[in-house]
This record gives sequence, C-alpha cells and structure tokens, in this order.
Amino acid sequence: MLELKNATFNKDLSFLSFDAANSASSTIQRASKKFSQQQAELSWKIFSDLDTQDELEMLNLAVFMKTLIDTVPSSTDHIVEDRRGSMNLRQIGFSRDTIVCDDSHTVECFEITTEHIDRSVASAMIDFCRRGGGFRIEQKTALKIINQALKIFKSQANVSYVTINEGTKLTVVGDLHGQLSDLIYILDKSGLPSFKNKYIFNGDFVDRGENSVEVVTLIFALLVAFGPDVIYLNRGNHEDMTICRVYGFESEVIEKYDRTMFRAYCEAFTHIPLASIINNTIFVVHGGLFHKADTTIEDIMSIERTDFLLKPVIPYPQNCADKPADKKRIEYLKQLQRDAMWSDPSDKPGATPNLRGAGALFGADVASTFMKVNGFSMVIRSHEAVFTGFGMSFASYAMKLNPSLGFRYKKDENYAINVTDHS
Ligand SMILES: [Mn+2]
Repeated sequence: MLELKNATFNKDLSFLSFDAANSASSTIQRASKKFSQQQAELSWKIFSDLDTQDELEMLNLAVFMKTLIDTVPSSTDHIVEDRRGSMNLRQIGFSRDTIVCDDSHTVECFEITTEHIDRSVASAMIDFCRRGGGFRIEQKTALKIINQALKIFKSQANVSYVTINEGTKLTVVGDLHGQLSDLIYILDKSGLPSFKNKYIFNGDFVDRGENSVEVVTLIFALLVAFGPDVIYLNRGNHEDMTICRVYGFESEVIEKYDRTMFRAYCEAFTHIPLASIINNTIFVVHGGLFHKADTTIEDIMSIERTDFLLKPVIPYPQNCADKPADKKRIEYLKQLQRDAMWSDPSDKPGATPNLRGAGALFGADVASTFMKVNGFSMVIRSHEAVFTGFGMSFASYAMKLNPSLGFRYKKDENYAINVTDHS
C-alpha cells in the first residue's frame, strides 16, 4: 500500500506505477502466500490435535475390547497360528494367476511358487503392486512371506546396528499406513534395495489406508529377499493386534484372507525389532524417547519385546511401588517399549503424560540427556505427520552435542529422509 501511494507523486507515472503496482502485487502475493501458509499450518495443527485425540479414544476402545476378549474368549480364540506357509507349493518361479475369490469377483493374484524369495521375485512383486487396485497377493504366498520374515525377526535383537559407508545411501521411511502408492513411489525414487542402498522402515505400516496387507507384505518380502543387513524394520504402535482391531487392518485382512491370516501378521508384529542405530551416531525409533531420560541401549536390548502390553492400569513406577526388584524391572522394561512405540516430543521440559494415552511427551532436556548418555548426535522418529514432510525438533541440542554431524539429510516428499555418509 505504501509503495502505491508513493508512486502517485512521481513524474514518470506510467513506469513507476507499473513498478509500484508490480511491487505491491508482489507484496500482496507474498502476504497472501504467507497467510495461506499460516492457514495451512494452522489447519495441519488442528488435524494433528484431532488425530492425537482420536488415538486416545481409539486406544481406550482397543484396551476395552482387549479386556472384553480376554475375559470372554470367543469360539475362534483357540485357533493357533496356521503354519500353512510350508505346505505344497507347486511349480518353480513366480506367476500371476487369475482366480475367482469368495465374493465372485475376479481378482488378479500374485503368487510365489518357489521356496526361495530372491530379488527377482521381490522386483516382480513391486511391479505387480504398481498397478493399483484390482489385485491381490495370493494367500499362501502372503503366509510364506510372513513366516520367512518372522524367522528373521526372531533372530534379531531389539536394536539393529546399521552401517553405512561412503557411497552407501540409506532411506528412512516413516508411517506408510497402508498407502501402497507411496511405498512404490519411494522405491522408484530411492531405487531397488542393495548393500549400497539400504532402507529403514520406521513402523506404522498398517491401518488407516486401504492397502495395509500389500504394504506390510511387500516390506516383509523386501526383508526376506534382500536380507536384514539391507532392510531394517522398527515396530510402530500400529503393529499391535489390539490397535489393528480398531483401526482397520483386521477387517482388511479378514476381507482379503481370513482371521487366521490376521493372527499370523500379528504374531510377526510382536517380533519386529524396536529401534536402529546408524553408524553408532543416530538413534532411529518409531515413537520416541523415554520417561527415564538416561535410558541406555543396554536397557532397551534387555526388553522381552514379545511381552508388550498396550497400557498398564497405573504407569510405572507407581504401579509397583511395593513390588520386589525383579517385578519393578519388568514393569520398567515394558514401559520402555511402550515409550519407544508411542512417545512424542514436546516443548515442555522433562517427561510428561502423553495425550495419546501411552508413551511419554519428552522435552529437549530428555533428548539431550539420552543422546549424551548413549553418545548419539541425533534421533530420527516418525509417528506424527509433519507439515513439510520432515521437521527438526530441538535441533540446537543436537548440533551442540556434535557440530559436525558428517551426514546430510535430504527431504524426499512426505515420507522419506535420505541419509548419506559424507564424512
Ligand atoms: Mn504411530
């Protein structure tokens, strides 16, 4: 406005008016853009807050349903996981068959007919999944992939050590939540996995989206095909039977396969590792850090991760004030796992109750202590949608601890951060 006013007093009106108007127009555009950006960020914050509230309500519902199911066993609860993955698999190679499913719709299915799942099978599976809707991974194939992935998970520690050397790329992928097209996009963009092109899938593969079955089965297949030194998985809070029951994965699996398959996926989920450490420098976890700021990697390593409980009636340490030391230790370790899968960062210092109903809200001081105690310079976590794809919390603390990180981080759409060693 000021520039327009000045322009009217100038002799060369036409020229300056143009400039002034142009400048004013730019100012208005900039202001408008800034306003739109602020509006978008505000809308995003409202969305995130609603999402947190939704998670709390869903968590309470999930805990209620779990209590109900535990108290009143259903006729299907005696079914133990079906190990049909090792049954008669015909032919050699992989094939695409057209089958008629129960609902009488013709659906093209992807089938693996060899016992060994290698990179050519994984590539064919990626190509098959690229087509979008109207397809299915054949049930026996999915079960075979689950069983082979489960075998790998059972051999893994709670925390995986990832090494990247010069020329190695590592892509950290956040919550996919059943969005198959995003997974395909990331694989296309970052390239087929290899020892020079590693991936960490940082939890929340399932729920919300329509293709949770395909997303999680493809990620499991990548792990089997390329191995646990190339593909790393960390467990998210949605890789849990109780949560999957209320957020959609259970109904998707039952619609596409059956209840036994749901149990097979959930059994595999309970064995997924909890965190990764890149070059002894960067800690990667789905949720975040811990009620106890000076938690050590040794503590995380000693969690019995398959004993995970969604939510204690009263959080540790109040729930075991008068219990013997070994019981206190068990409760403490269970809380560590809940924190790893559920926590969020906060502007408030210290560790406070999380509005989601599980995990902690941890402040910059907690992050600083944790990194100092364990010798890390950064923590990468997922679990929250970030407006700009990825965000830096408490960045100054990370930089203070190690001003020359030796790594570069590149934004790549909404889900992935590429980490490349430039040291
Ligand atoms: Mn999550």
